[in-house]
Amino acid sequence: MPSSPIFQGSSPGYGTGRRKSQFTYRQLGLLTSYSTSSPLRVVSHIDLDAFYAQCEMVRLGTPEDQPLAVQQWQGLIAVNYPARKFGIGRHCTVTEAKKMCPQLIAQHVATWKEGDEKWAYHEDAASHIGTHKVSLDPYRLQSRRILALIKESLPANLQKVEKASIDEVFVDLSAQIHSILLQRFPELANPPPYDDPTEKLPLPPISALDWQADALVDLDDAEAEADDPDWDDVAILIGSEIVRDIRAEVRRKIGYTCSAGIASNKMLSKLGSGHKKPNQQTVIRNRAVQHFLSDMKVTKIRNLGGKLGEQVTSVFETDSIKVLLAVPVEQMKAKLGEDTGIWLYNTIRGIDTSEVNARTQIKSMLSAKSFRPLINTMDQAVRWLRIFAADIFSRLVEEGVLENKRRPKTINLHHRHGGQTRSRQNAIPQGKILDETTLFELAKNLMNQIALEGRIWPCANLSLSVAGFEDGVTGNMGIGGFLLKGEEAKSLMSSSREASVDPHSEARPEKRRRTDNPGIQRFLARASSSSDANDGGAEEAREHQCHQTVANQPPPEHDASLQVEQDASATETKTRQLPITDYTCSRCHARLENAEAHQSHLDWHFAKDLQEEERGSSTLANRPAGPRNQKPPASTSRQATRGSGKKQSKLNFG
Ligand code: DCP
Ligand code: CA
Repeated sequence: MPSSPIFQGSSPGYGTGRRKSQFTYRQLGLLTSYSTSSPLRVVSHIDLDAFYAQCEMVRLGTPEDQPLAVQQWQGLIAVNYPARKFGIGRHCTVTEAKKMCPQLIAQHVATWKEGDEKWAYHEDAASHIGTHKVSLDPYRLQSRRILALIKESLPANLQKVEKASIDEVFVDLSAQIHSILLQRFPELANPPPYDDPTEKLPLPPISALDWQADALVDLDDAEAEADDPDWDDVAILIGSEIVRDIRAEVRRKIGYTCSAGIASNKMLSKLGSGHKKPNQQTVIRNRAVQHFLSDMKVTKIRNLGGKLGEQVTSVFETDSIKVLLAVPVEQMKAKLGEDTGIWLYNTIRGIDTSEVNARTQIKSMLSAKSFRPLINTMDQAVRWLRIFAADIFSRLVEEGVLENKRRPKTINLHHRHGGQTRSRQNAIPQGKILDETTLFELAKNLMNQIALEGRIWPCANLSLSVAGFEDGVTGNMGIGGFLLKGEEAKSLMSSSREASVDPHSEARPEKRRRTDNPGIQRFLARASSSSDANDGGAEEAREHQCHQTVANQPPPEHDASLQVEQDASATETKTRQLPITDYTCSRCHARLENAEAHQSHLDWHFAKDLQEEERGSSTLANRPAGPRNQKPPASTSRQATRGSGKKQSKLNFG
């Protein structure tokens, strides 16, 4: 709860001319249910500054002003603010960066060494791209600690926190603010006049608000600063106090700085957190939204950083929001489609009704490696499969597999050789304890099946994934009987993963971006197809090893216009038919008509996983956030993964 007194002065005369608030009792009440339609809503986006770099600084006890960057092979994936002063960015190589700042510490990420059972910080990792695989576990663990702390610093029954990526959260502060408002202004708890909730509230009995050191975005009308505040201003001020306290806690208890945006919705709050960095927070009052957005490029907006933003810019021949504001909604709909057009029209006006989703669920997990040099033997492949199995298993542990919370149904292996991608999928036996050895055996089995296909060496990439997570259930369908619980589970963990599970390793969150908008989800951004020549070995640091989704994500729809850029080399995906009878996709819950359609749909998912993996590898270092969760088609053709060069191929549906 905010500690400091936040209101200054008092103006019982209710401001300049207005005698009532513009907000109603009903709108105030909507805060308690986190309604996205309350104009008093307050959402914050909190983003860690130079996250991986801070993780390393905290781990190494580096002084705050010491320039430090996180290295992955010869590239940089995070740069702290002292190093940024030297002009160092993610685009730099280690050699370039050291020239720019000789005292730079370039800390290589932790890696799994081929054949090892546990990741570690290896001094010579950078020169062993062929035999090491990056581990992001240390950052996931820190992410988890920070998230836990943020949740702890909010009242347990009045919080809604969404982990948006490895280093960002959205917090809907509405309910907590409602409770604080009622404590501080008990008159708000009175029944509305005539018991009519559409009656306007009285104006706040104050005339000036103390915004402390927050970066306060100027109001649309500079003169309006003299007006008395209304309840939206008071609500957002309370929000900024709460967020300041959260940030101070994170700083004090575990040493991390973060930046935050406080506004009436997710989109604006995210823009706010990036507005002033590092270690600052920006408040965008409702009356400042227009001013805040109008000088901005449309591509800065969440979900418009990628291909959709490019499309908007090219279709309307501008990236200026100010110019786009003049485009009629009909024109946007005509050019971008109904949903996306309306979404864009609203978005550039600061309207965003997407919810903060407290519950996110992992749908699949992927562990992969692109080989350079290519690998040539089954022995080598098997050594990597062991690492993948260990990697995935430790994440499964966190998903509650051992406590029978969630368990994947399928395992899939992709193999790339000479421009061809082959894959095999198998059901994960439900009548057996799911442990690392089982995963490894399943993976080997898939590899053997692929080997029967014919020539498979040299191999350029292997990728193991598990999917089809379902909650632990009881009864006939139950898997509980086969899974261990409590102490049993712990002892299994220590025996099967002795050296491979970090005892503190609670976190497997991943950097991930997603869109909440169905129209945008339908817009499938073209992925940049990568080849072995250009991925720089950065594949492991992709931001989306775990594909997560939100509980209330709209069901996918059939969309014949969906386009996928296929990997130039992808040829064929063959999978085994799963013993499924209801033809509902376990990953996205799409309902398919028959077994054939279901199988094709699964193929599509696998192709997408692969594509995501590839996209991560080729564009990771410089790609802004864009829509990630693309809607899978209700059914796809079997040729979904057959590519013909680096062009877009349209999928045939239905
Ligand atoms: N990351 C990555 N490659 C990218 C983008 C991000 O490996 N292209 C990783 C490293 C970052 C972390 O994700 O530390 C968080 O990404 P951000 O985009 O939030 O960047 P930072 O936190 O590093 O910096 P900022 O202070 O600008 O948020
Ligand atoms: Ca960040």
